[in-house]
Amino acid sequence: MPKPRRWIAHLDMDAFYASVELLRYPELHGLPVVIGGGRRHQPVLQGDGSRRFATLRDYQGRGVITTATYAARAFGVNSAMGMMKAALLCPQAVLLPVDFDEYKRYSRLFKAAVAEVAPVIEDRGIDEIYIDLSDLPGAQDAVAHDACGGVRALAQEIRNNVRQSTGLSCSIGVTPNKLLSKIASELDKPDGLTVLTEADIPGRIWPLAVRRINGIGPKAGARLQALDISTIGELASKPRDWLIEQFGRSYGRWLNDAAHGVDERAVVTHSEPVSMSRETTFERNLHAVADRQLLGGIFTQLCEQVAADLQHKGYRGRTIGIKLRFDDFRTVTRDLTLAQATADAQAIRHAAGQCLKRVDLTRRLRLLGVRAGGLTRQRDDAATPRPGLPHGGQRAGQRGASTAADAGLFDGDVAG
Ligand code: DCP
Ligand code: MG
Repeated sequence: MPKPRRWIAHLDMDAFYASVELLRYPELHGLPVVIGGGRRHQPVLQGDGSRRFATLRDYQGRGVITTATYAARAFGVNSAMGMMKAALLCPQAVLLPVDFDEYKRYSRLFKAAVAEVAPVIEDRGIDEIYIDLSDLPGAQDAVAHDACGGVRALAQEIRNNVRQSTGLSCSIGVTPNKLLSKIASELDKPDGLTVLTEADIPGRIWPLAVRRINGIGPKAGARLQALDISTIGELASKPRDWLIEQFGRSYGRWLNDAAHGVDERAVVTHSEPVSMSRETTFERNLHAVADRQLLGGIFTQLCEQVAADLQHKGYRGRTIGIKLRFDDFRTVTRDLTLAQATADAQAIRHAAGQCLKRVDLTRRLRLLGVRAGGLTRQRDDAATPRPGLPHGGQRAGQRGASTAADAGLFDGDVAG
């Protein structure tokens, strides 16, 4: 049996945040709308049942636009543009506040809809994924005169399923690899489907600007421009050795491959962690009162480790929990859901302390654990990162931990 041909899809939701908002406010359909700013821009329900929306014209401040509807983009308004600047281009644009929780909910929904059709998915953030279609039934088939008919039909089915379960449109590129698919998904946006093979590279890829390649950023783009290379085709025409001379061995090789549409990277499926936790079993059973200082220090360390793990992996947790095991091997857990997800050691420590207050600590403890659940990616939060904690501190359970911050922690926790 010959190896099946690789078919990789890249799916990107269209004007994602704005499209989710339009599901709530269908009267805005077709109008220029931008998403950005805080709660104060929330629409106001009026006496006659209609809503009054904020517009860019009235915006004062330094906020930036997260995204804009295609109607707003027609005025030159774009992601990351300052709202005051955008107001000059399109003062009548409706301004809506950002609601990440809602976008995350739709993110999960569209990914689940894709997974029903094609389960081999690489998560690339809130509104994009790669999907390996190669092994799906029909993917390798021709349909009538269309040699790619089978895979095209699968991509169409994915789009239909996303629309059916979310009401949202997406754009998909299907090609032999991730690099080309990422480019292809943008070629017919919004609501587009573009299928390309290697044979299409000269006609469809080479005329595009080098910056369309994911991995050629502003710096490399400027250097290429200075070398008189603007399009991917111009890049492809340069000898590999010359590119290596200019850009070094690794990046030079990669530029050469990319320009020729060569990319062997696999679709990496990994499930997102649901929680991160640290726990420790003590060398001897400890008592909340008699070993208060020691326990307090260990408790703080566990919180610091969970915070460091979250920060290191780029997550925040919204539900902070503790786990205790007593000398009779009984295990209890308590948790607390915060208003806002956090990766901050002190905030975790505070929440975990609250949880601890809800446990009867009469018996001696064998084990103590701290957990952060309800994880979200930091990027998805779009919140400012917290200052990092030093990594690799003392191991939990080690003796002689600092206790200064913990005085009073176990106070009043002993029942009876
Ligand atoms: N986003 C953001 N800040 C940016 C760019 C994007 O917060 N500078 C958010 C808002 C977008 C979402 O991420 O809705 C997805 O980003 P995309 O680049 O895919 O942009 P859109 O989905 O909005 O539009 P497109 O139709 O071009 O994909
Ligand atoms: Mg998008």
